[in-house]
Amino acid sequence: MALGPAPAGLLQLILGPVLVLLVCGLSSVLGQEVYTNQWAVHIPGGPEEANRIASKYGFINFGHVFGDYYNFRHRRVVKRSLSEHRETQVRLEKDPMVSWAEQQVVKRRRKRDLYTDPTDPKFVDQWYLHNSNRRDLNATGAWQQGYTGRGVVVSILDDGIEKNHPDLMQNYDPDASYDVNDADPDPQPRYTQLNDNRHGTRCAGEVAAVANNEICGVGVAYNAKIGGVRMLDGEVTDMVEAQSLSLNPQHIDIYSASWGPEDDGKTVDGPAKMAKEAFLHGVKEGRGGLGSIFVWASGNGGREKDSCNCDGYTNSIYTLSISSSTQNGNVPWYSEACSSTLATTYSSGNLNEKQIVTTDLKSKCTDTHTGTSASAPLAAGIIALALEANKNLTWRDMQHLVVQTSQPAHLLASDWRSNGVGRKVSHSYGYGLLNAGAIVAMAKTWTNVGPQRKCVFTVLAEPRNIGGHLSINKSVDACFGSDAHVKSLEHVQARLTLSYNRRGNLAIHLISPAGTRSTLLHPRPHDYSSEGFNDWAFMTTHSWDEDPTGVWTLEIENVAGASDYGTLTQFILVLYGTGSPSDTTTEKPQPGSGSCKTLDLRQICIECNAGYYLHKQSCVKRCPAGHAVGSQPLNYTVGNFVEPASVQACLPCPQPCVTCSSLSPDACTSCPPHSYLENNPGTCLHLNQILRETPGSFMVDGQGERHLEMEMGSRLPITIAVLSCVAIIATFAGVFLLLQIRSGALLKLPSLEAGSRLGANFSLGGNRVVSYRGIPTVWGDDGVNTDSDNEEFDVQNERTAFIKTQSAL
Ligand SMILES: *[C@@H]1O[C@H](CO)[C@@H](O)[C@H](O)[C@H]1NC(C)=O
Ligand SMILES: *[C@@H]1O[C@H](CO)[C@@H](O)[C@H](O)[C@H]1NC(C)=O
Ligand SMILES: *[C@@H]1O[C@H](CO)[C@@H](O)[C@H](O)[C@H]1NC(C)=O
Ligand SMILES: *[C@@H]1O[C@H](CO)[C@@H](O)[C@H](O)[C@H]1NC(C)=O
Ligand SMILES: [Ca+2]
Ligand SMILES: [Ca+2]
Ligand SMILES: [Ca+2]
Ligand SMILES: [Ca+2]
Repeated sequence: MALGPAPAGLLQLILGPVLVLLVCGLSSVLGQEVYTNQWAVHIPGGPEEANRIASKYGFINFGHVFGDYYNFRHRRVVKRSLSEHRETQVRLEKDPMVSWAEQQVVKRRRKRDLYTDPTDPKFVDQWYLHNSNRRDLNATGAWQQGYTGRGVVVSILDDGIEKNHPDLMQNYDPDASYDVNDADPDPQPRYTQLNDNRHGTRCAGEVAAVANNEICGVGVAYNAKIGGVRMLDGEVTDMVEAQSLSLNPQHIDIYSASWGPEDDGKTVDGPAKMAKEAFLHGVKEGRGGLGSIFVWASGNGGREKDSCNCDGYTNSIYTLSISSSTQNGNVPWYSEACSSTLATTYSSGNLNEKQIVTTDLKSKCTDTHTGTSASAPLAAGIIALALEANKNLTWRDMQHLVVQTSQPAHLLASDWRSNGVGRKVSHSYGYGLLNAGAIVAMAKTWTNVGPQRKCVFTVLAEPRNIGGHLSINKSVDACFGSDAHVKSLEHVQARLTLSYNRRGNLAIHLISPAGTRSTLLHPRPHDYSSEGFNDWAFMTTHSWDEDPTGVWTLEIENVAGASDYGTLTQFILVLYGTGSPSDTTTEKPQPGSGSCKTLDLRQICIECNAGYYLHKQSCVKRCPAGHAVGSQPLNYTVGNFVEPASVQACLPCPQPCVTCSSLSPDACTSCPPHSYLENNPGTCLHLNQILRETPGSFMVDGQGERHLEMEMGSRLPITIAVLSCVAIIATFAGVFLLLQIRSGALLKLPSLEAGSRLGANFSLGGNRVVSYRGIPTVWGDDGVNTDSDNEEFDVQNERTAFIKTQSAL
């Protein structure tokens, strides 16, 4: 056969490595020594003598180690062998010039951080942790860097935890556990025929099932401490929630919750007074002031077309909201879409897609954990890994890390869009799949973001009819010039109060100055309520890291019949963020990236391609806030040839504009504090002027609100001073009025009224007075809104664990 020799060669080629592997593999399995072809030999006679002995016994002298020790390699002894070469050894030892010789064995040295896959029997089925096709959460990426959750404490707020489960016991932490339902320290689930209370135990295993114990699989953070709060197996009240959310906040780092209001597609509900305070207290005081981390499942109401933005827990800025993807990268049927979701982990999907492997009630192991409630604990585990990598991360740092390291990967959705800083974001997935390896790597070197800033604008001066479509835009300076100035966004809220005959017919969008369009609410067919929204803080994460300066647009749209009606009575825009832009957002000039047309000799961009504008030696598609497109002389240092030429560049807005639409002096779109924008675009006039000329134009109230809400600390004394002045003036006016009435001089009343109105405006009391002038009834409503801030949902507080729908999953 012509093929004869080839297979023989091939065989050798294949067998060689196989044999070596076999030898190494076997040896490590059997714990047997592996002998090399190297000898250490002690020859006191010097190098010449060593060379002589080497050649005498068939060695090559590989040089001198130290002192009189030499490294010999034998020509014929195989490199790695399971048996020692006794004969050569004996001959060497017998030579009188050799005082000592030893055949070297391979010592098994493990690099400290050397990682080996867990050996647990179900580990191979944990496709979402590690997968050769890379459709996984890259857990091995984090484990390989040595992070397994050690020293981090996670608590599952659910229906209890089987603390003596053999795959949890070793990591169980009684200090991270409590039974709120029965008011005792033991969170053991209540056992029923139908195993109703298995949910918490299943979630716990996803985080911290023990590794390498030959039981079930492993948790993402398999060395983390895990506890459970039993709180869903009984009446859930505001107090039960608050107690659970504020358990041992100096000990517990991460709380994972997979519950919320009814997922029926018609509920609008959120945390009540105490739970709200628990969140706030947690992020402010928890973890020694770094802030408790609340990981939240976005909901299972997909089939009912529910919106997670109508769930005040997941819609909260204090919760890190997690959605699900199926194994194949599809949006699961139970998934809810909304703009407050931050990122995604895997969970169940169709029947042909795999589900989640975890610990189960009665010491069992399951591979059928499902739904959005399987996603949140996986995220909690990954966050535990990041926290181990850097214990100094704040609750907001963690959200930044999630935004920066999550990846759209292969996740399928029709609404992936690039936001203003070029990140892909979707209402079904947020910023995409969590990547444990990437978040840990970034966490290690992360420097804390600056303190949270909050800039507030009251946009509406008077109620607006919604009808079929209402669009409101507002140019903002993001509190420029004050210490509330937000340069780089985190969360954005649109706090709306509106009435509508059928709430479910509304779609609400918020468009940022960078053009990012967030769906605050999509139509919900089951929501026939006529209650509207009462100061509901719709939240979006989609403008993260954008510069908020510029025009924001709110669009309210009726998707059904023309006979619907309603009124928008409040639109407050709340911008949260930092005072310094996150460094990843600056676009550096990259030669060949396509946006730069000409680089000078120092590789600095001096001219951009069409559609881009030169800004600080890089090319941008949009000029940053405070700049507008203009032409600038070409700074030609490339050669000697100089032709007068100019390039399109971003130039600073003319004084006193803060932002502008062009470089013309009357194209301001926002103005510095204490001045007022006349027309949009227009010129900036000093505030005093406008109080006289056009009292109460709606910009005044925006500015007023801003000053009031800004940074209370620094403004408080001024506010108190002004208020005291007003109070004194009012007292005088009152006494004056009384005297006037007594003396029967009622004729003076109209002018007095005008005077007090001016006084109120001057007090920067903001919208109340201005609104009062617009529509009298709003004044009362407004007061109620502000006061009821914490109590708007005091009504019913029955919580549905997502497990209730679980039986259907
Ligand atoms: C932790 O962060 C704070 C700022 O939030 C910083 O001042 C401090 O140096 C950091 N500590 C460590 C150990 O990194
Ligand atoms: C997984 O994490 C490692 C470690 O950070 C990283 O090098 C690798 O690129 C990550 N894999 C993917 C697919 O992102
Ligand atoms: C603001 O709204 C008006 C109509 O309400 C519209 O004509 C205008 O284009 C909007 N401006 C921006 C910048 O969106
Ligand atoms: C032009 O380039 C020189 C150095 O080459 C630099 O110092 C100068 O600031 C540049 N001028 C402008 C307008 O960019
Ligand atoms: Ca108990
Ligand atoms: Ca295990
Ligand atoms: Ca929901
Ligand atoms: Ca949230």
